Amino acid sequence: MADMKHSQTRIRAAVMRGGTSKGLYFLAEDLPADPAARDAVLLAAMGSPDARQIDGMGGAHSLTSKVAIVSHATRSDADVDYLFAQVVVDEARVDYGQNCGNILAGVGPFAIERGLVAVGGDVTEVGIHMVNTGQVAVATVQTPDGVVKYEGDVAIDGVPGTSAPIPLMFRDTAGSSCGALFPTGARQDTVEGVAVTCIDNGMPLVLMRAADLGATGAEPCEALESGADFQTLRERIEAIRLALGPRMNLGDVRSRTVPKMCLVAPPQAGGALATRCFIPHRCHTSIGVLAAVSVATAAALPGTVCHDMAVVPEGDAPLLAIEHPTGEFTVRLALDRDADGAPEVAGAGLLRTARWLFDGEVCIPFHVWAQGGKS
Ligand code: NQM
Repeated sequence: MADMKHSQTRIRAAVMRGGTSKGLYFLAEDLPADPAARDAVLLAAMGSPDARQIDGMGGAHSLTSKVAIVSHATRSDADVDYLFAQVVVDEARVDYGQNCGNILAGVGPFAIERGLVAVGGDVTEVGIHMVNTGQVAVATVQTPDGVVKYEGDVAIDGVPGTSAPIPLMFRDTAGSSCGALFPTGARQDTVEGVAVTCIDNGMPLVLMRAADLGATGAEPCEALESGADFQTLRERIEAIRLALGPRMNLGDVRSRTVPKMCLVAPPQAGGALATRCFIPHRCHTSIGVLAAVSVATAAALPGTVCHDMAVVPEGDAPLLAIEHPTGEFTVRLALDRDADGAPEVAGAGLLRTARWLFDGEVCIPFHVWAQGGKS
């Protein structure tokens, strides 16, 4: 038995890059069952609250302060449950009110490596129940010779080098958190004098034309996030966000990580649309997965603030390259037609990559979770 006074609780964990994010991946059974104790453990594991997360594993940015909690599926149409936790960097708060499609990219490999899902052949399909929002995504993981393959030749913008592809397929993500694809009931509203589209096709987003806020949509992230020139823009965006929270069925969003706020502009590099996303206060160095799906959906549907400026290829399975600060993110939409022949988005597919970076135990001070016998 360890010396309780001088030890820490060791919890099995992996560090993975999922798409353009990075985080800790846990089996649910290795974490406390009590939600308050679990949150205390996750805060201690990441080193929050602290802007530098110096006393934990977090990377001092919301994109690197993420957690996947994985367990056997609780529904028959999935293989595993995936609960996403956003560990707030500089507040003692863990947010479960959003999903994350980047961290999702690591869940298939993690579930296979930890033995929750058996290898199915050269590729293994993993049905992932996204517990935060209640839909199932399907990830296809390369598993030649019975093991997960991480190396490959697929590049995604925002990540150096290349890796094995992990295609992700989404269906039925409309209204995932807000209850409706267009939660205000309109494809366009005016808030604080600015035309907006509120949309949720997997991620609650508010789209605004960059030009309406004095921007071009080509600005570097740092300028938008902290440049003095954009102070007024940031204040206006936050005022719009707070006003729209209740109208998007998200309630008071002062201390929530949704909705995300997205500036849109005509494409500037041959893609479908240019974007700059606030998540919701830091500027995303690229774009979230479900955020990209929601943007692509808005681009494809008439009446939104970005439909007329977007370049959407013809056909029922268009590929939309959503431009962002470090390149582009391609989404393939599956379009249906309603009774009047108007387009509807039935699903989306995209490519991510992931990499297992570290396997081991994260150490939690005993005063946080003094679980006897686990030292
Ligand atoms: O939209 C960042 C990310 C995300 C979320 C955020 C994501 C998604 O890039 O599905 O992936 O919006 O906080 O990891």
